[in-house]
Amino acid sequence: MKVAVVGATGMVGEVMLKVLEERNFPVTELLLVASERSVGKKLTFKNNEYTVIGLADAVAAKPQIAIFSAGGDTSVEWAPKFAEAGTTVVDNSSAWRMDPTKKLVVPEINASELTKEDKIIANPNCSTIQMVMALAPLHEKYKMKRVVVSTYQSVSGTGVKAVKQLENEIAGIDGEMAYPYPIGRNALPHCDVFLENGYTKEEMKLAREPQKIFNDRTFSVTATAVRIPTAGGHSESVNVEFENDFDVADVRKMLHETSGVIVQDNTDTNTYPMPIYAHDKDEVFVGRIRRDETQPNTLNMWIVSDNLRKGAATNTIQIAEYLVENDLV
Ligand code: A2P
Ligand code: 11C
Repeated sequence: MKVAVVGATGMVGEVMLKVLEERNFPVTELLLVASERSVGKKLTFKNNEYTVIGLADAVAAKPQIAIFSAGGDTSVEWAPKFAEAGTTVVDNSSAWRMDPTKKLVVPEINASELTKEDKIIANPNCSTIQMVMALAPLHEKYKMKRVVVSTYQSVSGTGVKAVKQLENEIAGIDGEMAYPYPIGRNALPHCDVFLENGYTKEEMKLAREPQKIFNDRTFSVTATAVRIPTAGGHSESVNVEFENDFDVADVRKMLHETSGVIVQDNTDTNTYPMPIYAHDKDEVFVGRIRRDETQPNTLNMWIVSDNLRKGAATNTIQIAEYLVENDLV
């Protein structure tokens, strides 16, 4: 496969290169693409040095697949140009996610919707991906009615500037601020921008994207998204009400048998998921699985995953793998 990585110099781009290498994605030719600022810069993939090129040169090279993580504006402008040139784009930005003509894919859940005609495919938001990975088997069996999620999100979701802000605060250095307040020793109920309805954009992604991924509007999701001073992954407290009753042991067993999900749930040994251990892993970790004793058919659980891996790079590359394996590019 001739593959382009658009946004190769960025935080997610760097993880994409790592994941492509680790999973031995069948790359025969690699184009590393970034903004004009980075053209000529050298990056390494599988011990070989590559020179960063610009977007126009990458389109002209007609790669079979382009994986994008260069922000929404770059995707809006350039994904259609790649698609016109015959390239299949898998886009990690929010640009196309809610476009009814584009698929929003978590491979373990809905990759079978993909066809050769899908030239721009959207990767969901990181906090959505880890939540739906744990909800999918439970929704299939018990049918979700309503989900209440509160997130505890890593600074890496905001980007390099935020990671630096936290590092500077820890080191006691005055530096550039990514957030309106200090993030060290703090919790900001504010991920992405506020919208007119009083929710943040991140909260509305959590509310809307699952319905599209499950192709089901019979359940609802309400969210509060909070930024905390961690770097390894996002955590989520999820309360889910089902139409049908469940057995907690069955829930645990089902999640244990779900590909891509690891159950870490033993209160006797203080075993539960934490971002410090989810960091750099591809799986979604689930624990604190327990019945909500305040109303029928309702479950509480705690979900943690590395937002740059399954939440971004890994999911994007799994989509690309599905396309290759099923002869869709
Ligand atoms: P560059 O490093 O040249 O700015 P991050 O999410 O870590 O900020 O990374 C964003 C990625 O998207 C980087 O690789 C960045 O390249 C790339 N990028 C940002 N703006 C553009 C653009 N207008 N055209 C192409 N790539 C872009
Ligand atoms: C965060 N979820 O942690 C965001 C980052 O829509 O892909 C990713 C934003 C997106 O702030």
